[in-house]
Amino acid sequence: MKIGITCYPTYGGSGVIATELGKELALRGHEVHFISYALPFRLNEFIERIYFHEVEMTSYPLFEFPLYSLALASKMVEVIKYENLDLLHVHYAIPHATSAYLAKQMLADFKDLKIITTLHGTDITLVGLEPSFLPLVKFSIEQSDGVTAVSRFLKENTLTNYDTKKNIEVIPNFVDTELFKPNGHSGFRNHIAPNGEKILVHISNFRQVKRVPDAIKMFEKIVKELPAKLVLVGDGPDRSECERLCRDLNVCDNVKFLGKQERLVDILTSSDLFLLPSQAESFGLAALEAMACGLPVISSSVGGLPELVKHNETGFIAEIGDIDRMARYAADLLGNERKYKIFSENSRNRAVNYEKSKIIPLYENYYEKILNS
Ligand code: GMT
Repeated sequence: MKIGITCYPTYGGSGVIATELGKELALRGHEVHFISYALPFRLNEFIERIYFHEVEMTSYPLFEFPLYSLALASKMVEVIKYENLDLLHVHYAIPHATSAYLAKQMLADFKDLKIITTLHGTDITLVGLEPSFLPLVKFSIEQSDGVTAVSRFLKENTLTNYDTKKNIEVIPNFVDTELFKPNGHSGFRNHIAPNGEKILVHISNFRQVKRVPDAIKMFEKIVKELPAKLVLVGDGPDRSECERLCRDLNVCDNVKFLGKQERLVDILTSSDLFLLPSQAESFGLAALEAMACGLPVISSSVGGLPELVKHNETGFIAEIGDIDRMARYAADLLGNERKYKIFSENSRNRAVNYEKSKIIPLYENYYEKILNS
């Protein structure tokens, strides 16, 4: 197949999934054309049958706001027409599904281009619900030829909140379990925890929805129980507040802010426990990658997280903001070697269910189904 993929190219789960999907599809013989404003960050090597088309933006004094959605639609039309794409798969509904709809209409005389939209999270649960976007998101979902969601939670949430009867296929996120795998402890562990402290890790884009301060407050309680270090990976609007909180709680010596990192696998394989106390999380890809490396997860019980993190098997879940409970779970688990080992193995085994070779064919079959519909 000749497949167009549009996604956000920067750090973020939807971009990661879109890029890894494209790479796998290319390895399986499909031709994949990425259309976005920048090269997706995990697409930093040459791969046969993958092409990148950059959406160029011009500024004009009259346009107070950049017209990206329109420029994207124009680029989609160009690529679909001249590369003769079979289908366009857009990740994150806003504005990608709307631009795709526009492109489809513009090409109506040329071909019946099939559009598939994958819903990822805040496009549905947060931004999409804003009154200025809701009618547009609902329309764009309903006009897509196929719609997938990354968890059962997200599917149900979409059907309810957008009052739609659209058929939505659940295709969960996936992980490369050959790359993300337990790997002994690298030099990173010795560097961060030279005295054998336990390492807790959180990875996110430091937005409010991730509740990173909760991870720090949790850590402050845990470190009173056992020697530990907290590694915070990523960057975003809440980082300064988090750094201030560390100073206020007097935990700076034990908390390391690493900023944005590419080799997550090295950090994960050197760590002991993954923290994800989010306010909303439709799937929790970062948790899946951690589990694949054998890390149990302590998370909130929101969104799609209970579908991934099995309470009392691969980690623990608790109500949003219940820092005391999460800290207790973490300290108990880290303090019990036998139990920790079982949880670590359970995590790895559960992650293997989401191995990319099991999930990519679900997308291929779905593409076939939509193309033949
Ligand atoms: O909203 C974000 O955190 C970013 C967003 C994205 O689209 O990049 O993440 C969402 O999609 C990921 C990949 O499907 C999921 O693993 C995340 O759970 C989801 N984030 C939220 O629902 C908050």
